Amino acid sequence: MQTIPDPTATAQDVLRGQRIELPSWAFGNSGTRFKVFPQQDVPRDPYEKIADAAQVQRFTGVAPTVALHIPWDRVDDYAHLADHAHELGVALGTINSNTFQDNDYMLGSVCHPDARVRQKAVDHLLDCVDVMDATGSRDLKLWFADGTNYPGQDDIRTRQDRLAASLRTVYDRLGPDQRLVLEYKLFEPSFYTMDVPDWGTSLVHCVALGPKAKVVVDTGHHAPGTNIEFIVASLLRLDKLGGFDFNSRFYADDDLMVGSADPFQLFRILHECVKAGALGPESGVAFMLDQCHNIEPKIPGQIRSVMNVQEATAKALLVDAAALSAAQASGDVLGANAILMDAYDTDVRPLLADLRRDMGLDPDPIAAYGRSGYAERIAEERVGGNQAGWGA
Ligand code: RM4
Ligand code: MN
Repeated sequence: MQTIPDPTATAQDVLRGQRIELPSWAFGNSGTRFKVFPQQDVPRDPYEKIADAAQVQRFTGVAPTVALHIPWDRVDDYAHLADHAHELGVALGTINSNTFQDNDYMLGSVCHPDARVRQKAVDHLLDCVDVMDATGSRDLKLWFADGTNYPGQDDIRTRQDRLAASLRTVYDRLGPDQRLVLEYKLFEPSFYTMDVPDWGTSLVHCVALGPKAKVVVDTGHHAPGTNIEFIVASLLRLDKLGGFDFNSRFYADDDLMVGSADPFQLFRILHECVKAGALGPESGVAFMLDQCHNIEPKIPGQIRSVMNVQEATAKALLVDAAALSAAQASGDVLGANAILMDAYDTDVRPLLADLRRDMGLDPDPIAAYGRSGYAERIAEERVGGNQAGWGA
């Protein structure tokens, strides 16, 4: 007798293997340029940030890696930090570079008109690859604040040449299993030109560099109304999607919890990933959060974010692919749209609660974290010292 595949069971299997990387900086203090509101019990060093991230993994089971930001997470002994992470049930993930917080970088870093400053920036990126060697990280994530504020301030094309040369030096330093992933951002902190403003620019540089260079899509780095799933589909088609920095935005680079502003957009993005078979770790697409929790508690904020990605993924997995293809092929506009919306409109929370029970987890991760006593424990323990935050 032929068995009919159960889409719920298949979705559960895929969801069990999903991996979502957490940003260390989400656990530190953050805010806007107007004010940072310090929160109680915030980590004072990378060790404590990793301990907090491990709580997110403990209650969700799908977030086993933590991305570091250098120099915010600089330590003397990265192997020791990696051991610490391992003891807590997580591992160190992507290394993020930082060429935007030094006085020398006022006019840019790798695109700066002065060769000395460009070299300083490249040296930092090479240092980051050394860190990757020590942590065993695969990816170097590059985001450049470089750009100009005024027409005529610098030569647009020459800056692209400087960027290409700097990236080449870093690319050539990568080990065989290491990658460079290049993020783009439309505007801010520069307002006239950004040197990597869009996926086209990032893609052009990544193609020129070679197969170890891929594009990162930060969902908050587009103009309002941009069709992000179109970008995702195009990059997947070219095998050039390195990963996501997930967050939500209403206006600009808001860094709010992923799936909070526009869960339908997140579903549409994940639908493209599902179709391309790009959900699993073996696909080479990194699913990362890049968020700041300015007014909400940080550990539950990260747990909620992971759950939001899981919910959007589950809905994307429930799309009836065969029926959708048939409707598309026959030009059934309304039918095709209805098939997609049926999946989106499904309440997947029971399915995810079942999955968590299956994985030996509490079906309600936020409530379980609340009951765990961790928040009270760190409140007692984290007395004195300097809280981590931007630039810490
Ligand atoms: C940037 C960019 C990077 C992140 C920093 C903190 O806007 O999104 O990915 O590392 O912010
Ligand atoms: Mn980002």
